[in-house]
Amino acid sequence: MFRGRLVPCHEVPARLDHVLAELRRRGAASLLAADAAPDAAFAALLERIHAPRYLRFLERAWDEWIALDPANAQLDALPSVWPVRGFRADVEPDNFAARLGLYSFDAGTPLTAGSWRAARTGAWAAAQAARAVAQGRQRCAFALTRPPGHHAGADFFGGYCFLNNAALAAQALREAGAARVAVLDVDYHHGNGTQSIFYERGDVLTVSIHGDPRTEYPFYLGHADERGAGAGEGANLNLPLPRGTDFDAWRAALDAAIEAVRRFGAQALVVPLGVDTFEGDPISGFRLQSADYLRVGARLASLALPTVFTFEGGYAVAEVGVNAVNVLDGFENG
Ligand code: Q9C
Ligand code: ZN
Repeated sequence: MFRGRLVPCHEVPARLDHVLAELRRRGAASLLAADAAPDAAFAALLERIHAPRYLRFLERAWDEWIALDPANAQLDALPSVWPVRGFRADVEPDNFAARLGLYSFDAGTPLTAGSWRAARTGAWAAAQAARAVAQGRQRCAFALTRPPGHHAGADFFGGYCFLNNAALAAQALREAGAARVAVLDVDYHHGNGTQSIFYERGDVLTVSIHGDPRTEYPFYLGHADERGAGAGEGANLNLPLPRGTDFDAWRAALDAAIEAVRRFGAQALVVPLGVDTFEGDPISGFRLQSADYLRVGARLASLALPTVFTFEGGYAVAEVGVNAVNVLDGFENG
């Protein structure tokens, strides 16, 4: 839903196909399918990041949508009502539309027949990536998934995201023994879900470089004065930049982000990797070029930390493979 119309979704399956094709083209060493059944430890991990009632809702949502009217099977479920300031979010309504709104924050994230299965399998891939890196089987791993995750909070979806893959990876790294974990989000949009999940925790630093929320989605979070709260005071860093920012200015923000990760003393790193910072991105406003992503990867590697990448935004479909794989290539070979 965009400006009163149903429009084709920017977050399309071809995005992932392009990344996979580019990985194959460059001879990526080991490509693993996350096809083994998730184990009991994964179910527990999910519930440490997401609210059980939200997970239950997502799991059943499609069946409930069709139960309203069998003809709904041809349509996506889209929310149309939300509990804003002063409304109660602690009481879960019976009405399906009311629950769909309770657990979401925009009308641009269609819930479809395969949403739960895809989100859950992607989250499982992120958990496995974290395990592989934590066990030292590899220095870095990339969870190539869709839907993306960084906008999803403990109990809400939005921004094409349902389960927060990056947050799950960070939590898995913590539980595998990393005392302090940093999340450095380089997607064009603020990682609001990840920030809110860890806002009051001091063991996970969240850093995000993104379009200024005064003009850019998700609008209501991502300002520089959000520094964390309680035990998490000082463990959140937002680096908002104006529309039109080029690689020189963006890289200065990346250097500040990397310095913050170093100061924090992180033992592992999660990078929500969105390449919607690309100049040709149809919904974003930064001006990075394809070759710049090699340098992004090389700079991230300078932290010398076990690193998990998750796949977030990037909607210039024809270039998304080259841009995302350039980051990984720069990380490994830069
Ligand atoms: N006119 C990610 O990149 N709406 N999500 C944009 C643009 C939502 C982006 C509207 C953008 C969500 C993971
Ligand atoms: Zn994005």
